[in-house]
Amino acid sequence: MMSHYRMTETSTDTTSKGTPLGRRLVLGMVGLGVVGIGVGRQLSEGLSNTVASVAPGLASVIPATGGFRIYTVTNGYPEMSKADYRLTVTGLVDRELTLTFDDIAALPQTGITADFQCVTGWRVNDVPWSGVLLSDLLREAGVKDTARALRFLSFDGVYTESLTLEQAMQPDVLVATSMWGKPITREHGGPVRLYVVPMYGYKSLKWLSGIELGATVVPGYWEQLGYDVDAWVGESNGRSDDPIT
Ligand SMILES: Nc1nc2c(c(=O)[nH]1)N[C@H]1C(S)=C(S)[C@@H](COP(=O)(O)O)O[C@H]1N2
Ligand SMILES: [Mo]
Repeated sequence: MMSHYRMTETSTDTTSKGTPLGRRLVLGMVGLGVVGIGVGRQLSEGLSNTVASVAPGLASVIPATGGFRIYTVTNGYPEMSKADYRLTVTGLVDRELTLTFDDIAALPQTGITADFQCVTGWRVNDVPWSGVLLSDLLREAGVKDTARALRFLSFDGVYTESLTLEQAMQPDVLVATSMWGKPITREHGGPVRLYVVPMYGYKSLKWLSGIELGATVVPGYWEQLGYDVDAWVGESNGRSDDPIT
């Protein structure tokens, strides 16, 4: 059943766009780059083997995404200027909020450096992010006693995600505005995306536009297609990756 909905089949990545190279070769080269920084064992078996034999030395043609693959479930990447950006916090809160980018920038800022791990196997080590802790944002809105879960909406109009309130309050869940010391790029989900440190990358919703507080968890986009709602790295989706500390 899951095989109809594999992330690799329905997502796109920039490395396979606008290039005369075959997808297999391109994926192979991405794999090589990852092997080069010593986490080759995180890749799915067949892939890393294919790679080494296909394209040694061609890694320089890969766009500079630092080991990330760029995912979207829509036709391209939505665009939103900082000036037009709004984040709403609604539902079971004391004060519904509509925040501008500057409002978010004016809240206490937190930096987190941690790995980013996709459930399809790739991992990028030690990525520095900064922004506002989701818990700090929720304190601004005031969470009602009846709230148990959060639903996240993207201005791509399609992708959604979820967390329990308990997960959302942990000090490693960031409403991120910068990555690698720079504003988050459009491709990576800018101007504002989520970064959920201890969970697989699909929890880290890009192009964040709304946070709804509710009484129950509503499974997100990939979760409705069979991926685990509690997406702990190394303890979900049948995977055994090293946890992210
Ligand atoms: N809006 C949106 N957010 C998303 C996705 C997506 O397709 N659309 N893909 C998720 C998955 S599966 C991963 S691994 C990460 C990838 O982040 P990146 O595209 O910045 O590399 O984004 C997550 N957030
Ligand atoms: Mo992913």
